[in-house]
Formats: sequence, structure tokens, C-alpha cells
Amino acid sequence: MDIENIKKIMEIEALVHFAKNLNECNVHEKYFVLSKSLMAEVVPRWNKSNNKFKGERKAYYFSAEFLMGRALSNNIINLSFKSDILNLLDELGMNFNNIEEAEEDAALGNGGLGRLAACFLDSAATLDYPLYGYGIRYQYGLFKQAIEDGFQIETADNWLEHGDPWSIENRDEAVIVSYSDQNVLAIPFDTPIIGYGGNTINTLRLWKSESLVSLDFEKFNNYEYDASVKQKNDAENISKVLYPNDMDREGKKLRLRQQYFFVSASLQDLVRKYKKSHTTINDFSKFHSIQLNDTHPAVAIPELMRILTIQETIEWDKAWQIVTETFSYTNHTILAEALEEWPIELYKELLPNIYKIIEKINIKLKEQLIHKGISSKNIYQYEIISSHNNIRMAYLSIYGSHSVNGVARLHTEILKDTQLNNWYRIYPEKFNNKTNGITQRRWLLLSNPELSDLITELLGSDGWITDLKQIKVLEKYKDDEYVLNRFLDIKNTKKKQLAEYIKKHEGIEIDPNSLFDIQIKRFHEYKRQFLNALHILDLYFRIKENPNLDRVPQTFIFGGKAAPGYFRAKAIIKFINDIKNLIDEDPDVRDKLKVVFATNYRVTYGEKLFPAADLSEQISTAGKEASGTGNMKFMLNGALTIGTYDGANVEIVEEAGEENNFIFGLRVEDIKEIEDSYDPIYYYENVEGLKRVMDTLIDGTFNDAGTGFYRELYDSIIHGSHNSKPDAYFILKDFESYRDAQIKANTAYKDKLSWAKMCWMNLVNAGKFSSDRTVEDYANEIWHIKKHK
Ligand code: NBY
Repeated sequence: MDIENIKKIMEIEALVHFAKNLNECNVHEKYFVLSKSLMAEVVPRWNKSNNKFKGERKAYYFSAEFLMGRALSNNIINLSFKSDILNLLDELGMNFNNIEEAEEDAALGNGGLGRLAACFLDSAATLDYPLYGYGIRYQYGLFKQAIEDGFQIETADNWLEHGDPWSIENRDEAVIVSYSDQNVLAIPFDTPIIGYGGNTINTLRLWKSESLVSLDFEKFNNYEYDASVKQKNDAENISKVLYPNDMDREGKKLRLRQQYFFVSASLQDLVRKYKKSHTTINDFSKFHSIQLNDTHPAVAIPELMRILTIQETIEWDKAWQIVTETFSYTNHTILAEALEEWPIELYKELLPNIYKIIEKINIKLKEQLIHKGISSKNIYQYEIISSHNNIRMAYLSIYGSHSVNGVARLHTEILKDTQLNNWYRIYPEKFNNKTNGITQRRWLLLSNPELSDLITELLGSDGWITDLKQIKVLEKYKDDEYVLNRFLDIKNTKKKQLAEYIKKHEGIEIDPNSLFDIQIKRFHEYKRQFLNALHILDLYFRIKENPNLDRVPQTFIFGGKAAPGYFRAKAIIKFINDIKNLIDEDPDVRDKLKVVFATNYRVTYGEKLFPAADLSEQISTAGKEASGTGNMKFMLNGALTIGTYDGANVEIVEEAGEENNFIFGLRVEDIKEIEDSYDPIYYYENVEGLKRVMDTLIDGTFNDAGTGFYRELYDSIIHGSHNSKPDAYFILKDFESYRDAQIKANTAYKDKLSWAKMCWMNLVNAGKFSSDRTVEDYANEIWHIKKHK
């Protein structure tokens, strides 16, 4: 790397972009010029990396979401520029931390599904695999969250306000996407995905929608100003904003436009490029493997059929073979309300040609079912177009793919046994598991350099950065007091750093010596933040009753957003904030118990929270959390899990030892047994303390400002509602078992060394949960792509 060159480019960028000398730039401008100067180093390597994969089979990750977070620090680390850049900034009198904090998160995703896509891109580039992301360049990412009087308030996430130095607009490669009522331009923006070591640099290509005509001049001259820009606005609206639902599907026309927009643009892009170097399209699937990240891009299946049969005039059966060889599908949820279905009327109206193709796919499917010996009375179970006239996107995805995978072992088994059992019976060979993973570059090396240094020192090498399994050899230090104390010192440092950050951003003081108990994830009933909250309130009452209760002070930290229309999730956020105030105002309790709501939780906040955690809350109702990935980030940073046997928790405990975590509650089998006869009232009345905490929702202890939030929340547990049974997530049933696990955790925390040993056992056994392992498995078993150094 040429540091003098970087400096020179920074000066030039400051001049031509902002008409300033470097030292006159504000912090946003400094961030911009530094990043741009790094792009000058990146681009030649990027071109070289693209060239080395020319002519080879490649994989493509089609995803409506990429939750990238910040780029600057990550790229500096992956390019191994860290110390050079720090020196340069020193020389220039600039503070790296301030510049780093000036970068907005690229929050183009809701949660786990979008963040998984980002981890996969990092891992593939690091492992020298050709994997390219395709998605949407939303002008506004996931909303920003503020808390006012305990209520969540959403505001727009204008992440591009200060420019995006990391993407290159490539108008030469724009394509046209056609709907029944409009044609729009799709403009690609390319962002380099820099693998660790800088050897391979892949591309994330995100499409922005634009109008083919910017202004209707005739209308403008006619004084019809609104009408004159209507076409432009209609086109730009397609990539305007990310839908903020992480579980509930959004049956809106604009959402369907978004899906078709990026899928059609991406497929046109691939076909066009392929035809430049091949005379026939027949071998398309030999060179392309496309992973569908859930069903959001499933319209790719009929769209590729359209391109092949209508545009390229290939006969149907041959085209279908190409399609099924090209696509593979990942399922991320078994929650019924999240399984995508689109009314056929919407498809007919917006994408009539695509609809006709789906109809034909459904007819062909039925022929095949009969061929497979499925009796005619059972065929309805498989139809892509349901009897309610909905297109079942999961069924379309399974039928149009050669591979269907779940994201943790338990999840895949549930898919095979129940949710998708009919499909598993006829296509067992398609089904496989790929347990999720996380990138240790961002989630340890970047966010926890102190612990990273200790690991490197003890290993005598930094090989773990690209091969996480190596940390297993550190298990030999599990009884080494010196090492365990070093670990405790580092944990303490990270807790102090988090305490400072929380002081600055939330205005709250927390005690770094208390047990940090953290639940950070989207708010959803099945994730059971409400169970956590009820337990804290119970603790509050127990401490009031018994001031000498023998406990280590505990700090409960929550972070996460509720979908704007998900009122019950918003009620739970309000409840947590009310409990926080109750405790803060009570001098008898506030030194023993503390609640923090980490506002606007996002990737960047996670980077501060995971390293500082003692306890990781993974308390979903068994069978509901497909995998979870936050659980892995905590484990890697040496936190213990308090959790249910759900998703990847099962595999975490299998690796780290059940004795080193706090497992509680119903298992999937238990729920199957009790669900039909479950009566939450029994627990409400008989479990000590449970009625007391539940009743705070309705007895005036708290005030929901006339929203009716609390009554509705109470009723959902005690009486159920029009669309759900009472306590559908078994919160009251699991309460006592959770409280016991909490007591065990708090007691265990008193013995610092034995606690540290448990943390160590989690950390050193986290190797399996690197997304490098996950991507390696996708590459070998589904994509069939080769590494190219
Ligand atoms: O995907 C999550 C799962 O809940 C989690 O268990 C898993 O670890 C993770 C990665 O596999 N699912 C998820 O994040 N889903 C979404 O974000 C999402 C977003 C949009 C829509 C549905 C789900 N949608 O219908 O628009």
C-alpha cells in the first residue's frame, strides 16, 4: 500500500469534492475523502480479482436485504491497512475514532436474514470464492428508532445524506424492467466486498430505480407540475425504502414491484453478460448458481423461464431443467404468518406474463405429481396456486430449485417433519441443512481487538482469523488462572467501554461490575422479550420484599426494533421502559437492578454490545427461532447463553457443553404434547409471583397513555385473541423454569474464575459457527464453485 498516495488523494478529494483543504473538512467530509482514497487502492485489485474468475462458474446471492453496517473499519482491517492508516491520520492530526463514528450504517435489512447475507459475502471473499450479491439500493434503510415516553418513534434512515464513497454507479450497465403499467430503468451500484487479506474482492451489486424520462415537458409547459414529474416519482418509489417487517409479509403492490425489480434486473444482467462470451444459452446453469434468500426473490423462477422461453426461444422442458439446476432456496422461518403468498389478482395486474408462466409451472407440477403416484385428491396439498387463489412462494421455490435448506439442524428437521413434509416425501434429495454462521472478522477481530490479541498471543498465530476452528486448541487453558484472569480483565474493559457508550448515548450510568444480561434482536412475541421483562419485574418485587436477597447486581440491557405496525411488540417496548423507570425511581432497588433500553439497535451498536455481555438471552419458544445468529456472536465473545432448546442454541450447547450454559424450558416435543390442552390460567394463579407481575398491566401500576396497549397485551396471554390462542408462546408455562435458570446464572457469577472457565469453554468451541464453515458447505454441496487464490 502506498501511504503517500493515499494522503495525496485525500487532499485532492477534499479539494475537488468540497473545495477545502483537508484540515478544513468536517468529520463527514473527512470520512468521505479517507474512504475515497482507499477506493483508489481497492479498484485496481478489484479489477484484478474480477479477471481471475473470468469464464468460471460463479454463485449469486439474490436477497432483498443486505445488512452491511459500516464499511470503513471493516475494509481497513481486511486490507491490513490498520496501522498505516492510524499513522497517517496521526500525522494529519485527525482522530480515527471520530471519523469512524461519522459513518452511517448501511442498514438495508431488517435483522438476521439480511445480516446473514452480509456475513456470507465477507466469508466467500475471504475464502476466495466467486460469490456476488444482488439486491436493492434502498434510498432509506431500516427506520431509525427513538424512544419518547417509553414509546417507539420511527424516523427515516437517510443513510446516503453524506454520500456513499464505497459504491460505483455504473450507468453503462443499466437495464429496463417492465411492468404492465410502467417501464423503469435499473441502475447498478457496485460495492467492493473485500476478503480478509485483500486477495479476492467480490461485488455487491444493488439496483436503484429511475425513470426513463425525467420530466414530461408538455405537461410542465401546461402548468401541470405534479403530473409532469409523476412518472419520475413513480419509478423512483420502487427503490425508495426498505419494508420494515421482519416476519409479517407485506401484501402491497409496491413490495411486489421491488421484488420483481431487482430479480429481473439481476437476471437480465447475468444473461446479457453470459451471451457476450457464449453462443448458446443452453449451458447457463453450468456457469451460474443462484441462491434465493428466502422467497423474497422467488419470482426469479418464472422470470428466468420467461427470458429462456420467450426471449431466447428455448423449449419449455429444457428451460425448466436450466432453471431448476440454477436455483436453490433457503428457508428462514416456519412461522405461518411469514410464509409468503401473493394474491393471483396482484400478479395478473402487475406482471401478467409472469403470471401466465406460473400457471403453466403449476400445470406441469400437477402432471409430475401424478407421474410420481400422488393421488388426485392429494394434489391440492402441493399446488403453487392455492384454493384461496394465492401463489405460495415457498412451493414455487421448492419446485423450481434443486436444493432446499433450513438454517439450523433443528429447523431443517422441523421443515422435513412438519411444515414442508409433503414436499420432503416427494423430493427428499432436495432437502439439506446449512447451519448459519457469523464472520469472526467483524464479530471478534473488529469489535473486540483486545480478546483477538489474547487469542493470537496464546495461539502464537493469527490463523484463527481465516480458520476459526483453530481456537479449539485453547481449551487447554480452561483451568489456567492466569489466562482466565486475562479474559476477565478484557471482559471488564469491554464492559467499561460499553458503559461509557451508554452514558453518552442513553444518558444512563451502569455499573461495569454488575452482571451484564443482554437481549438484542427484533421485537417479536416468539422471541419472548416479554418473558424477560416479567422476570425483571418479579425480581423487583422480590427485592422489595426481601432487601437482603443474596444476589450480584444485574444490568438488563434490551435492544431492538418493533415493526411499525406490530402493536403488541410496541407494547412490550413500552412495558420494558416503564419497568426501567419504576426501578430507577426506587432507591431500595436501583443499586441491585438496572434496566437499559439501547435505543436504535443496529449492526454498529451490536459491535459494542456483544463483546461486553456476560449473559446472552436466547429465550424463544422452542421450535420458533429458525437459527438465530446473535447467539453465536455472544458465544464467540465469551458470554454464556441462557436459553431454550431452539434453533442453533441446540448446536451451541452441543459444542460448548450444557454444563457451561443455562438451558431451561419446554422443548419442541414437550410443546407438541401439551399444546392442545395448555391452560395459562393455571400458571397465572399457581406460580408464585406470576399473577403479581401480570396484573401490573391492568391494575394501574403502569400507564400506557390511553393506547390500550397493556390491556391488549394482558388479554393476549390470558384470553387469547381472534387469531391466536391464549399465551400462544408459552410464556407463563416457561416462567418458573426461566426464573430458576436466572437464579443459577446469578449464583454462578459470584465465582469469577469458574464463571470465566465457562465463558472460555464457549469461546474456544465457537469454531463451528464461523460463516466461513457455512459458506464452505454451500460452495461444496450446493453451488459447486471453486476457490481461486
Ligand atoms: O433469519 C431470521 C430468522 O428469524 C433467524 O432465526 C435466522 O437466524 C435468520 C438467518 O437465517 N429471519 C429473518 O431475519 N427474517 C427477516 O428478516 C424477514 C424479512 C422480511 C420478511 C420476512 C422475514 N418479509 O416477509 O418481508
